[in-house]
Amino acid sequence: MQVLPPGIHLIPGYLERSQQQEILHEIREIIRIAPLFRPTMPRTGRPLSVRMSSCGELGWVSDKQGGYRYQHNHPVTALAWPDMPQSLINIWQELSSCPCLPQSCLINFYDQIAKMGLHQDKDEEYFDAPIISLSLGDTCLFRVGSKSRGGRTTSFKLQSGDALILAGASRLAFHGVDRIYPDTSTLLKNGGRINLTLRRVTKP
Ligand code: MD6
Ligand code: FE
Repeated sequence: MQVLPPGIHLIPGYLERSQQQEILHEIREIIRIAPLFRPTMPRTGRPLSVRMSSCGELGWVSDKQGGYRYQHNHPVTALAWPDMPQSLINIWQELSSCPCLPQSCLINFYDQIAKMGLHQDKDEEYFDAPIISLSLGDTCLFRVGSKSRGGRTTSFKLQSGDALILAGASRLAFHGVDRIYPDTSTLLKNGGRINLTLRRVTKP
């Protein structure tokens, strides 16, 4: 077994195939109302390779003008984000050990060539709650380090159905996705990977 930094918990195969299919169906419904958009980097306006959407009361967005932030509305449709499915709230309650409710689920979609650079999730106002991540579809290579950029990092694969928790001392650890392994899952009919991250944004 691989040793992970304190506060990082990997639960391989947390979701059974049938649960993955149910959640995928719910995510497809959400994306029908709140379509995937491509965020751009603050200042440079460079597009991310990942496309995103959200559900819950808040969604994470980024663009050249406004930078990284949470907002109540989809940046393209201007509609409120769709409700968070009860299935995801239940997972938060099972895994988070936080009496608060999740306020946001960020939906990341990766095609075969998308990746995500090392980053910290620090746009929330509250770091006592963990971030809970669920992976659906193709396997990825995930990398996690410490709270400082440039420290040593550990890499491992995330497969469809795996849950990953960033809590405590690792809540603000740098992490990213180095690559997607194409054709490693049959869950998404056209391939690719979906990552869901459940978040508490404001102080409860
Ligand atoms: C991904 N995950 O797995 C990207 N962030 O596609 C994240 O950026 C992430 O897995 C915060 C906590 C857990 C994560
Ligand atoms: Fe992240």
